[in-house]
Amino acid sequence: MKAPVRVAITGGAGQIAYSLAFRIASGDMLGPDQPVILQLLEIPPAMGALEGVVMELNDCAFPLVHGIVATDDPNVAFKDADYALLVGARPRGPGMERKDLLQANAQIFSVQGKALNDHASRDVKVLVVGNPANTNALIARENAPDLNPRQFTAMMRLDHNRALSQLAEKTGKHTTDIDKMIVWGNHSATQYPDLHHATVAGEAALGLVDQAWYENDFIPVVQQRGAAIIKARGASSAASAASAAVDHMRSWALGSNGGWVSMGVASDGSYGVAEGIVYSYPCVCENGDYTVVQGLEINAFSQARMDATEQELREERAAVEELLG
Ligand code: NAX
Repeated sequence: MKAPVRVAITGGAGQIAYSLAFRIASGDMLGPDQPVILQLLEIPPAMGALEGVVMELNDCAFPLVHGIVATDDPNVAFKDADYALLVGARPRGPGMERKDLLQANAQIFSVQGKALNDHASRDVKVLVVGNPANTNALIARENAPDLNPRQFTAMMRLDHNRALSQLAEKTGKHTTDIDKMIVWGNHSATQYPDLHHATVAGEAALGLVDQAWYENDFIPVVQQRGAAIIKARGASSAASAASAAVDHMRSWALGSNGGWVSMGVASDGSYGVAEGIVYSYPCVCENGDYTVVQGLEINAFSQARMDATEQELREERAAVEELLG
Protein backbone atom coordinates (compact mmCIF):
# COMPACT_ATOMS: atom_id res chain seq x y z
CA MET A 1 0.00 0.00 0.00
CA LYS A 2 1.25 3.49 -0.87
CA ALA A 3 1.70 6.30 1.67
CA PRO A 4 -1.47 8.41 2.08
CA VAL A 5 -1.82 11.61 0.05
CA ARG A 6 -3.70 14.68 1.20
CA VAL A 7 -6.75 15.78 -0.76
CA ALA A 8 -8.30 19.15 0.08
CA ILE A 9 -11.91 19.84 -0.93
CA THR A 10 -13.49 23.25 -0.43
CA GLY A 11 -17.23 23.68 -0.15
CA GLY A 12 -17.20 20.41 1.79
CA ALA A 13 -20.82 20.70 2.91
CA GLY A 14 -22.14 21.60 -0.55
CA GLN A 15 -23.99 19.37 -2.98
CA ILE A 16 -21.05 18.58 -5.30
CA ALA A 17 -18.82 17.68 -2.36
CA TYR A 18 -21.55 15.39 -1.03
CA SER A 19 -20.84 13.16 -4.01
CA LEU A 20 -17.19 14.06 -4.62
CA ALA A 21 -15.79 13.31 -1.16
CA PHE A 22 -17.29 9.81 -1.20
CA ARG A 23 -16.03 9.05 -4.73
CA ILE A 24 -12.51 10.12 -3.75
CA ALA A 25 -12.72 8.18 -0.49
CA SER A 26 -13.69 5.01 -2.34
CA GLY A 27 -10.62 5.24 -4.60
CA ASP A 28 -12.27 6.39 -7.84
CA MET A 29 -9.92 9.33 -8.30
CA LEU A 30 -6.48 8.02 -7.40
CA GLY A 31 -6.93 4.27 -7.58
CA PRO A 32 -7.72 1.40 -5.21
CA ASP A 33 -4.16 1.29 -3.80
CA GLN A 34 -3.88 4.98 -2.86
CA PRO A 35 -4.91 5.90 0.71
CA VAL A 36 -6.12 9.46 1.23
CA ILE A 37 -6.42 12.00 4.02
CA LEU A 38 -9.41 14.26 3.29
CA GLN A 39 -9.09 17.91 4.30
CA LEU A 40 -12.49 19.60 4.04
CA LEU A 41 -12.93 23.37 4.08
CA GLU A 42 -16.14 25.26 4.76
CA ILE A 43 -17.24 28.68 5.93
CA PRO A 44 -18.23 29.02 9.62
CA PRO A 45 -22.05 28.88 9.11
CA ALA A 46 -21.70 25.54 7.31
CA MET A 47 -19.43 23.83 9.85
CA GLY A 48 -22.37 22.01 11.47
CA ALA A 49 -23.42 20.53 8.12
CA LEU A 50 -19.80 19.66 7.39
CA GLU A 51 -19.67 17.76 10.67
CA GLY A 52 -22.58 15.66 9.37
CA VAL A 53 -20.66 14.89 6.16
CA VAL A 54 -17.67 13.81 8.25
CA MET A 55 -19.93 11.54 10.33
CA GLU A 56 -21.20 9.90 7.14
CA LEU A 57 -17.71 9.52 5.70
CA ASN A 58 -16.68 7.80 8.93
CA ASP A 59 -19.78 5.60 8.77
CA CYS A 60 -18.68 4.31 5.36
CA ALA A 61 -15.58 2.78 6.97
CA PHE A 62 -13.70 3.32 3.70
CA PRO A 63 -10.49 1.25 3.74
CA LEU A 64 -8.57 3.99 1.88
CA VAL A 65 -9.42 6.85 4.25
CA HIS A 66 -6.56 7.43 6.67
CA GLY A 67 -7.83 10.65 8.21
CA ILE A 68 -10.35 13.46 7.86
CA VAL A 69 -9.78 17.11 8.74
CA ALA A 70 -12.76 19.51 8.86
CA THR A 71 -11.92 23.19 9.16
CA ASP A 72 -12.95 26.74 8.30
CA ASP A 73 -9.31 27.84 7.96
CA PRO A 74 -7.81 27.60 4.43
CA ASN A 75 -4.31 27.46 5.94
CA VAL A 76 -5.28 24.24 7.72
CA ALA A 77 -7.27 22.79 4.82
CA PHE A 78 -4.42 23.21 2.32
CA LYS A 79 -1.60 22.16 4.68
CA ASP A 80 0.64 19.79 2.71
CA ALA A 81 -2.21 19.15 0.23
CA ASP A 82 -1.17 17.06 -2.78
CA TYR A 83 -4.49 17.68 -4.52
CA ALA A 84 -6.84 20.62 -4.02
CA LEU A 85 -10.36 20.66 -5.44
CA LEU A 86 -11.73 24.17 -5.08
CA VAL A 87 -15.46 23.59 -5.25
CA GLY A 88 -16.88 26.13 -2.79
CA ALA A 89 -17.75 29.49 -4.29
CA ARG A 90 -20.17 32.31 -3.78
CA PRO A 91 -23.35 31.62 -5.76
CA ARG A 92 -25.14 34.41 -7.57
CA GLY A 93 -27.75 35.76 -5.14
CA PRO A 94 -30.97 37.59 -6.01
CA GLY A 95 -30.25 40.97 -7.56
CA MET A 96 -26.52 40.31 -7.60
CA GLU A 97 -24.74 41.78 -10.60
CA ARG A 98 -22.07 39.93 -12.54
CA LYS A 99 -19.51 42.39 -11.17
CA ASP A 100 -20.53 41.62 -7.56
CA LEU A 101 -20.23 37.91 -8.24
CA LEU A 102 -16.77 38.29 -9.75
CA GLN A 103 -15.70 40.43 -6.81
CA ALA A 104 -17.02 38.05 -4.13
CA ASN A 105 -15.25 35.15 -5.79
CA ALA A 106 -12.09 37.13 -6.43
CA GLN A 107 -11.83 37.60 -2.68
CA ILE A 108 -12.39 33.92 -1.92
CA PHE A 109 -9.94 32.67 -4.54
CA SER A 110 -7.21 35.15 -3.73
CA VAL A 111 -7.26 34.04 -0.07
CA GLN A 112 -7.21 30.40 -1.14
CA GLY A 113 -4.42 30.99 -3.68
CA LYS A 114 -2.27 32.55 -0.95
CA ALA A 115 -3.01 29.67 1.43
CA LEU A 116 -2.04 27.14 -1.25
CA ASN A 117 1.13 29.11 -1.95
CA ASP A 118 2.10 29.12 1.71
CA HIS A 119 0.99 25.67 2.89
CA ALA A 120 0.35 23.15 0.12
CA SER A 121 2.76 20.53 -1.19
CA ARG A 122 5.11 22.10 -3.76
CA ASP A 123 3.67 19.64 -6.30
CA VAL A 124 0.01 20.32 -5.50
CA LYS A 125 -2.42 19.81 -8.37
CA VAL A 126 -5.25 22.34 -8.17
CA LEU A 127 -8.64 21.97 -9.88
CA VAL A 128 -11.09 24.86 -9.67
CA VAL A 129 -14.75 23.84 -10.00
CA GLY A 130 -16.46 26.83 -8.33
CA ASN A 131 -17.75 29.36 -10.84
CA PRO A 132 -16.66 31.37 -12.69
CA ALA A 133 -14.18 28.47 -12.69
CA ASN A 134 -11.67 29.65 -15.31
CA THR A 135 -11.26 33.13 -13.87
CA ASN A 136 -11.28 31.84 -10.29
CA ALA A 137 -8.39 29.56 -11.26
CA LEU A 138 -6.55 32.56 -12.72
CA ILE A 139 -7.05 34.52 -9.48
CA ALA A 140 -5.84 31.65 -7.28
CA ARG A 141 -2.81 31.17 -9.54
CA GLU A 142 -1.92 34.88 -9.49
CA ASN A 143 -1.91 34.71 -5.69
CA ALA A 144 0.47 31.75 -5.60
CA PRO A 145 3.73 33.10 -7.02
CA ASP A 146 5.82 30.27 -5.53
CA LEU A 147 3.89 27.58 -7.39
CA ASN A 148 4.11 26.81 -11.10
CA PRO A 149 1.19 28.39 -13.01
CA ARG A 150 0.65 24.99 -14.66
CA GLN A 151 -0.47 23.63 -11.29
CA PHE A 152 -3.75 25.61 -11.51
CA THR A 153 -6.49 24.22 -13.76
CA ALA A 154 -10.22 24.76 -14.22
CA MET A 155 -12.87 22.12 -14.77
CA MET A 156 -14.07 21.67 -18.36
CA ARG A 157 -14.39 17.92 -18.07
CA LEU A 158 -18.13 18.09 -17.37
CA ASP A 159 -18.61 19.94 -20.66
CA HIS A 160 -16.33 17.40 -22.36
CA ASN A 161 -18.32 14.47 -20.93
CA ARG A 162 -21.61 16.09 -21.90
CA ALA A 163 -20.30 16.41 -25.46
CA LEU A 164 -19.27 12.73 -25.48
CA SER A 165 -22.70 11.72 -24.25
CA GLN A 166 -24.58 13.75 -26.87
CA LEU A 167 -22.47 12.44 -29.75
CA ALA A 168 -22.68 8.83 -28.55
CA GLU A 169 -26.45 9.06 -28.33
CA LYS A 170 -26.76 10.59 -31.80
CA THR A 171 -24.51 8.03 -33.50
CA GLY A 172 -25.82 5.02 -31.57
CA LYS A 173 -22.34 4.25 -30.24
CA HIS A 174 -20.81 4.22 -26.76
CA THR A 175 -18.92 7.18 -25.31
CA THR A 176 -15.82 4.96 -25.19
CA ASP A 177 -15.95 4.67 -29.00
CA ILE A 178 -15.25 8.41 -29.28
CA ASP A 179 -11.77 9.89 -29.55
CA LYS A 180 -10.44 13.42 -29.94
CA MET A 181 -13.36 15.33 -28.48
CA ILE A 182 -12.55 18.97 -27.69
CA VAL A 183 -14.31 21.69 -25.76
CA TRP A 184 -12.48 25.01 -26.16
CA GLY A 185 -12.56 28.11 -23.99
CA ASN A 186 -14.66 29.09 -21.00
CA HIS A 187 -16.95 27.02 -18.77
CA SER A 188 -19.91 29.13 -19.79
CA ALA A 189 -22.43 29.33 -22.60
CA THR A 190 -19.68 30.62 -24.94
CA GLN A 191 -17.70 27.37 -24.72
CA TYR A 192 -17.08 25.73 -28.09
CA PRO A 193 -17.57 21.97 -28.32
CA ASP A 194 -15.66 21.08 -31.50
CA LEU A 195 -16.32 17.92 -33.52
CA HIS A 196 -13.89 18.64 -36.37
CA HIS A 197 -11.25 16.29 -35.02
CA ALA A 198 -13.48 13.78 -33.24
CA THR A 199 -13.86 10.20 -34.40
CA VAL A 200 -16.51 7.61 -33.52
CA ALA A 201 -15.26 4.04 -33.77
CA GLY A 202 -12.51 5.37 -36.05
CA GLU A 203 -14.80 7.32 -38.41
CA ALA A 204 -14.83 11.12 -38.64
CA ALA A 205 -17.67 12.36 -36.42
CA LEU A 206 -18.72 15.08 -38.83
CA GLY A 207 -19.15 12.45 -41.55
CA LEU A 208 -21.72 10.69 -39.34
CA VAL A 209 -23.94 13.64 -38.41
CA ASP A 210 -25.26 16.47 -40.52
CA GLN A 211 -23.99 20.02 -40.19
CA ALA A 212 -27.43 21.31 -39.13
CA TRP A 213 -27.50 18.93 -36.14
CA TYR A 214 -23.95 19.91 -35.24
CA GLU A 215 -24.66 23.65 -35.34
CA ASN A 216 -28.26 23.83 -34.17
CA ASP A 217 -28.52 20.94 -31.73
CA PHE A 218 -25.18 19.62 -30.53
CA ILE A 219 -23.39 22.90 -29.82
CA PRO A 220 -26.27 24.67 -28.04
CA VAL A 221 -27.33 21.55 -26.10
CA VAL A 222 -23.80 21.11 -24.71
CA GLN A 223 -23.46 24.84 -24.02
CA GLN A 224 -26.84 25.01 -22.24
CA ARG A 225 -26.75 21.66 -20.47
CA GLY A 226 -26.20 23.18 -17.05
CA ALA A 227 -29.36 25.29 -17.38
CA ALA A 228 -31.34 22.27 -18.65
CA ILE A 229 -30.31 20.27 -15.56
CA ILE A 230 -31.40 23.10 -13.25
CA LYS A 231 -34.76 23.28 -15.05
CA ALA A 232 -35.33 19.52 -14.80
CA ARG A 233 -33.92 18.85 -11.32
CA GLY A 234 -34.56 22.12 -9.58
CA ALA A 235 -30.89 22.16 -8.59
CA SER A 236 -27.62 22.45 -10.47
CA SER A 237 -25.54 19.48 -11.65
CA ALA A 238 -23.92 17.81 -8.70
CA ALA A 239 -23.16 14.10 -9.16
CA SER A 240 -22.10 14.66 -12.78
CA ALA A 241 -19.93 17.59 -11.74
CA ALA A 242 -18.31 15.47 -9.03
CA SER A 243 -17.76 12.67 -11.53
CA ALA A 244 -16.10 15.07 -13.95
CA ALA A 245 -13.83 16.38 -11.18
CA VAL A 246 -12.80 12.80 -10.40
CA ASP A 247 -12.11 12.21 -14.12
CA HIS A 248 -10.07 15.42 -14.47
CA MET A 249 -7.82 14.65 -11.50
CA ARG A 250 -7.48 10.97 -12.37
CA SER A 251 -6.37 11.78 -15.92
CA TRP A 252 -3.92 14.40 -14.68
CA ALA A 253 -2.47 12.19 -11.94
CA LEU A 254 -2.55 8.80 -13.62
CA GLY A 255 -2.52 9.68 -17.35
CA SER A 256 -5.04 9.75 -20.19
CA ASN A 257 -3.51 6.81 -22.10
CA GLY A 258 -2.94 8.98 -25.16
CA GLY A 259 -6.58 10.14 -25.17
CA TRP A 260 -7.57 13.80 -25.39
CA VAL A 261 -9.25 15.48 -22.43
CA SER A 262 -10.44 19.08 -22.18
CA MET A 263 -8.79 21.06 -19.37
CA GLY A 264 -8.84 24.74 -18.51
CA VAL A 265 -5.15 25.63 -18.27
CA ALA A 266 -3.03 28.77 -18.28
CA SER A 267 -2.72 29.67 -21.95
CA ASP A 268 0.84 29.71 -23.23
CA GLY A 269 -0.37 31.43 -26.39
CA SER A 270 -1.23 28.15 -28.16
CA TYR A 271 -3.76 28.67 -30.97
CA GLY A 272 -3.28 32.42 -30.67
CA VAL A 273 -5.11 32.63 -27.32
CA ALA A 274 -4.07 35.47 -24.98
CA GLU A 275 -1.31 34.25 -22.69
CA GLY A 276 -2.25 33.65 -19.07
CA ILE A 277 -6.01 33.34 -19.34
CA VAL A 278 -7.36 29.97 -18.23
CA TYR A 279 -8.64 28.55 -21.51
CA SER A 280 -9.82 25.02 -22.20
CA TYR A 281 -7.63 23.09 -24.62
CA PRO A 282 -7.41 19.48 -25.70
CA CYS A 283 -4.72 17.95 -23.50
CA VAL A 284 -2.92 14.63 -23.23
CA CYS A 285 -1.87 13.63 -19.71
CA GLU A 286 1.20 11.57 -18.91
CA ASN A 287 3.54 11.17 -15.93
CA GLY A 288 1.48 13.50 -13.73
CA ASP A 289 1.64 16.31 -16.28
CA TYR A 290 -0.39 17.56 -19.24
CA THR A 291 0.50 18.75 -22.74
CA VAL A 292 -1.73 20.85 -24.96
CA VAL A 293 -2.36 19.08 -28.28
CA GLN A 294 -0.61 21.21 -30.90
CA GLY A 295 -0.87 21.70 -34.63
CA LEU A 296 -4.61 21.14 -35.15
CA GLU A 297 -6.07 22.71 -38.24
CA ILE A 298 -8.68 25.31 -37.29
CA ASN A 299 -11.20 26.39 -39.92
CA ALA A 300 -13.07 29.70 -40.01
CA PHE A 301 -16.16 28.21 -38.32
CA SER A 302 -14.10 27.04 -35.36
CA GLN A 303 -11.91 30.13 -35.21
CA ALA A 304 -14.91 32.45 -34.82
CA ARG A 305 -16.23 30.40 -31.89
CA MET A 306 -12.80 30.03 -30.26
CA ASP A 307 -12.36 33.81 -30.50
CA ALA A 308 -15.77 34.52 -28.94
CA THR A 309 -15.12 32.39 -25.86
CA GLU A 310 -11.59 33.85 -25.57
CA GLN A 311 -13.06 37.34 -25.70
CA GLU A 312 -15.33 36.53 -22.76
CA LEU A 313 -12.36 35.28 -20.73
CA ARG A 314 -10.38 38.42 -21.58
CA GLU A 315 -13.28 40.50 -20.31
CA GLU A 316 -13.53 38.48 -17.09
CA ARG A 317 -9.80 38.95 -16.53
CA ALA A 318 -10.07 42.68 -17.16
CA ALA A 319 -13.00 42.99 -14.74
CA VAL A 320 -11.13 41.12 -12.04
CA GLU A 321 -7.87 43.04 -12.57
CA GLU A 322 -9.83 46.23 -12.08
CA LEU A 323 -11.45 44.91 -8.91
CA LEU A 324 -8.24 43.62 -7.39
CA GLY A 325 -6.35 46.77 -8.38
P1 NAX B 1 -23.39 24.47 -3.06
O1 NAX B 1 -23.92 25.85 -2.87
O2 NAX B 1 -24.26 23.28 -2.80
O3 NAX B 1 -22.08 24.29 -2.18
C1 NAX B 1 -21.05 25.22 -2.14
C2 NAX B 1 -20.46 25.15 -0.75
O4 NAX B 1 -19.32 25.99 -0.74
C3 NAX B 1 -21.40 25.66 0.34
O5 NAX B 1 -21.54 24.66 1.35
C4 NAX B 1 -20.70 26.92 0.87
O6 NAX B 1 -20.88 27.09 2.26
C5 NAX B 1 -19.26 26.60 0.53
N1 NAX B 1 -18.39 27.78 0.42
C6 NAX B 1 -18.71 29.03 0.01
N2 NAX B 1 -17.65 29.84 0.12
C7 NAX B 1 -16.64 29.10 0.61
C8 NAX B 1 -15.30 29.39 0.96
N3 NAX B 1 -14.81 30.62 0.86
N4 NAX B 1 -14.54 28.38 1.44
C9 NAX B 1 -15.04 27.15 1.59
N5 NAX B 1 -16.32 26.83 1.29
C10 NAX B 1 -17.10 27.79 0.81
O7 NAX B 1 -22.82 24.44 -4.55
P2 NAX B 1 -22.44 23.20 -5.46
O8 NAX B 1 -23.63 22.75 -6.20
O9 NAX B 1 -21.67 22.21 -4.66
O10 NAX B 1 -21.51 23.93 -6.55
C11 NAX B 1 -20.25 24.46 -6.19
C12 NAX B 1 -19.69 25.31 -7.30
O11 NAX B 1 -19.49 24.53 -8.48
C13 NAX B 1 -20.62 26.46 -7.74
O12 NAX B 1 -19.83 27.63 -7.89
C14 NAX B 1 -21.12 26.00 -9.09
O13 NAX B 1 -21.47 27.10 -9.91
C15 NAX B 1 -19.93 25.27 -9.62
N6 NAX B 1 -20.14 24.34 -10.71
C16 NAX B 1 -19.14 24.22 -11.64
C17 NAX B 1 -19.18 23.33 -12.68
C18 NAX B 1 -18.07 23.23 -13.67
O14 NAX B 1 -18.20 22.45 -14.63
N7 NAX B 1 -16.93 23.92 -13.55
C19 NAX B 1 -20.39 22.48 -12.87
C20 NAX B 1 -21.20 22.31 -11.65
C21 NAX B 1 -21.34 23.53 -10.79
O15 NAX B 1 -22.37 24.34 -11.30
